[in-house]
Amino acid sequence: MRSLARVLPLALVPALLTGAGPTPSAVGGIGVTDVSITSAPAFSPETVKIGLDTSVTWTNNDGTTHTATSNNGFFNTGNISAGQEDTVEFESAGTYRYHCNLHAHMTGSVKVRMARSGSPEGGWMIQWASPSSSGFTYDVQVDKPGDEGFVTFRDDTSRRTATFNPSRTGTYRFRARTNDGGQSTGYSPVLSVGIT
Ligand SMILES: [Cu+2]
Repeated sequence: MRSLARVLPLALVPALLTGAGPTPSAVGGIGVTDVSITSAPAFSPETVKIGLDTSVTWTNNDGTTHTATSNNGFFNTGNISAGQEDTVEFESAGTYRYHCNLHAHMTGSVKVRMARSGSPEGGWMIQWASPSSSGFTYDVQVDKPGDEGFVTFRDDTSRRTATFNPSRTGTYRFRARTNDGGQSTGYSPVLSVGIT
């Protein structure tokens, strides 16, 4: 039973190492993004956009137990009791939709961006998974300047990066998703790379 008659103590515990799946792992990342589980109950914000190697901490500010559970097996916090939290690190690009195992109407998504390094002059490296991500494959798509829509750039690859120095100038748009044993995340937010 949820009780809103009194203010719940914020007895936050350190992130539990047991709650996370393999791709996202519950070890500290470059940054942490917070999602509050509210008394609605709902995930707030419902959608978060983060970079590679960023963690998401779900804090249960409601009076009853909830979970943050991937819709297709990529992570599961397990039960988060009132006033507690759990953290999952995301190491590869994609859109990770999730729900609460105890309240199916509670849904959210974590959108993990691709990364790039380099320069228009020196060439680019694009990245869809961090070096610590292993055991997964990735689909990467590109939308080339003058073309209409995304086509395959890398199909079911286990590589995490690619150099990208095409001769044709313009803006190239990339997106990627993570695959695990027949399951896939949704595609990531779009990464734009300008070739001059
Ligand atoms: Cu719930």
